[in-house]
Amino acid sequence: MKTMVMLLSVTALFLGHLQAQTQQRDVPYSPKPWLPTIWKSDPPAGCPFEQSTAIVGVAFTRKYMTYTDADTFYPSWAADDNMYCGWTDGEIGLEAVQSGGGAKARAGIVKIEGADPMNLTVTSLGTLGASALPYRGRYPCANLVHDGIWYYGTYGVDFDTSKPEYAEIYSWAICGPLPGFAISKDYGKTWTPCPHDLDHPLMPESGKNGKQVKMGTPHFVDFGKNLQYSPDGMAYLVGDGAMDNDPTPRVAGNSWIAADAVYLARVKPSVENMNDISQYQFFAGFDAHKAPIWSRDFSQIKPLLNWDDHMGCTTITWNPALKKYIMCITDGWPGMKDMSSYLLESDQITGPYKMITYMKNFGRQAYFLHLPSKFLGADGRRAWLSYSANFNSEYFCDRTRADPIGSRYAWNLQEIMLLDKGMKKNIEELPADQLDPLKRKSNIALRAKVTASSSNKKYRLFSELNAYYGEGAVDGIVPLEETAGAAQKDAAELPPWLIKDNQQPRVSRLNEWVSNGEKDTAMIRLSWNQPEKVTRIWLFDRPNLKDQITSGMLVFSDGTTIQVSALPNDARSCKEISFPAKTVTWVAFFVTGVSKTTEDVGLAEFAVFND
Ligand SMILES: [Ca+2]
Ligand SMILES: [Ca+2]
Ligand SMILES: [Ca+2]
Repeated sequence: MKTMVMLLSVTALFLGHLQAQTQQRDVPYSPKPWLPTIWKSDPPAGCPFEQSTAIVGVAFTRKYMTYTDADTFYPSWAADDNMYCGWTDGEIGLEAVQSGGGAKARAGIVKIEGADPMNLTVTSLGTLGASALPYRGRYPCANLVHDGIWYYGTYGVDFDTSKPEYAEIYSWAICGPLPGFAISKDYGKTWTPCPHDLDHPLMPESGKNGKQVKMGTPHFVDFGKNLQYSPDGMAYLVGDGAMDNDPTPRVAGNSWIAADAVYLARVKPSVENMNDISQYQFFAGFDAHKAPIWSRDFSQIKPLLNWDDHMGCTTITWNPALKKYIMCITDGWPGMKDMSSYLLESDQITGPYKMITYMKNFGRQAYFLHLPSKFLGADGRRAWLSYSANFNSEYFCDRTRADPIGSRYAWNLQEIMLLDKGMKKNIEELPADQLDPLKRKSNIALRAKVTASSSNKKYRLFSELNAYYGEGAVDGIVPLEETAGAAQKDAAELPPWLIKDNQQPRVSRLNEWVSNGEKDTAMIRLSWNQPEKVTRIWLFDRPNLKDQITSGMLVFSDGTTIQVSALPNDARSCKEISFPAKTVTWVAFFVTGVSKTTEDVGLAEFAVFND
């Protein structure tokens, strides 16, 4: 008995000691905008493209949005001002479609309304079936809506089954041809199926029996609304594929995402022409006066560009303000791992092309890059990079592997700046880390996986994946009404160009985690793939005054807990909880008490610092 008393008092002493070192206080918070960051260009050895002096790099503003749980979005801007495209291998809401089903392959069609990339309406228009045989997959690619007619192209893909282990290393290792176009005259309500199949395709080539295609995964050059800026009224297709006499043949070296060369074709768009190979012209090199040769004979096709073992899925957008063609290429071999993407620019569609930036491990597994013409800024220096990312299970739903933050298996839109020398210098003179503590690298919640007990659909991304339900709590943004004006208040800290740059409000309903009608049952947990040092936590209540957390509890993966008192209701201050450094793999916050008026409890932000 005596021993037990001793033990109890020692325990009490120990707990008291810990309690003394854990501190809670309200800390006022004043939001500051994201500082743009330049993605360092890192081209591999042997890069054949000289650096552009007109566009010297790409910066990311950290404005981004993601839509759906699917990929393969190549929107075409139609005369009715909406964008239309295919989609596949995933879900839009609860509607699913897969393009890998052999004879049963299907792909989706979608309408995209709105001019603000942060607030678009994406509506499925159903799915189209077309046999992938003799390939296993048939996927959307070349997509154009012109004069109210929708041309919907697909391509075949297959796995390389010559060795069993290839399936784990190379995703869809073999690229097949473009069979042709399904055509709709009523914006996708009814369709005339493609008159050709993958055994008798429009583009006279094959990925079977060791043969390799050249016009692989072709995409229409984006000339603006209804082909507004096409130089000759023609629709141009850019494809990627094999080069003759490849000095370095590779398994999956000519796939949906990897290639050695880029090719061009063009056609006057019409219902009669689009599925008729005799109406096409193919880029066939340059004549003695360096003028491009266009041949009606497919066998005369020549690479527009080649970079052995470093090309892949390609798109081109005309940027009318800069008078530049911007080409996006993904160097995506072997197909299951990190992928690199680069942007090139040229005054002419036939080149010469110069390097803007080579973004190593962008995504880290990003593909299907494109700059939708509808979202080009008036000065041509702002654009939105459209892409999908992180399909492989190593990356899927793992926020810690997304780079830039926000990249996921979805239709991703990230705002970028196409930098001139002055813009680049301005950004290089900014502080190395973010000004806002929530946005700094030391807030490791920005790169945490997040699990929430529930999520109100009105306040979350267009996603049914619960890995993203709590994302509003770890996005570095507390949605206070005056956030946009904060830049002006902090003028002393920010250069004038950036204040001017940040006048648009950046906050939205998506910047909170909001539970689905929960009160003292709500929970949110952040986890990491490796042990992390943590020293401080900031908890922000929802900014509205009706919903408030009046008590809660932090639980750490090392078994320790901390009781948390009421959070400041208006989120203009946060509750800071500081403690002796712990090393943990996860931390959870349980709501244990709420105000009487609370309906949907939640957090505006859950920051976890390692400094
Ligand atoms: Ca090669
Ligand atoms: Ca937030
Ligand atoms: Ca509140």
